[in-house]
Amino acid sequence: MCNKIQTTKMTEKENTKVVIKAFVAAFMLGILIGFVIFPSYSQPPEAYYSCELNSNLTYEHLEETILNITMPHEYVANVFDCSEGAAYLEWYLENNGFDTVIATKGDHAYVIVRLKRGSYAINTAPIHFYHPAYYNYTYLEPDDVFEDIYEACKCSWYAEWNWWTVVPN
Ligand SMILES: [Ca+2]
Repeated sequence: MCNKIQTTKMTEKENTKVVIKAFVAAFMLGILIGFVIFPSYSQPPEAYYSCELNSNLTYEHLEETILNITMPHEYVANVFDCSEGAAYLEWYLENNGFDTVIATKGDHAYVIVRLKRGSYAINTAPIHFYHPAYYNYTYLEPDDVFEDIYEACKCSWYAEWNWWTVVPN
């Protein structure tokens, strides 16, 4: 009788292990299939950067460019928030010749534009841009800096940056 109970308990334990293993396997398979079927989710579109940097651009050029940008998506937490907004802005400014990096401080993401005469931190969240001239300059000392989208996706969870998956083509 005792033996029988022990055997039953062992079987339950083994069953649990099998179920856990199956879940882990299904999860891993799901990720793998996700990468194969939906590579755009984790990979930036081709020819992401198609413009040469222009070192002659000035603060006035930056100001003019920023004030004319329309964000492609409204602010939605975890969908298009500060990180997707920053990644989009880095892409946009780079493709207008500005040397731009994605920066993070705590859990906030924004961009820094490097011009000959100084750097400017620019925020995209929650809704509108802060004028760089009025921005809090402590943001020029970020925790992390990513030179481009590839570095951001490699060093940090890519789903934070993949704005192209939520913005219509
Ligand atoms: Ca860059």
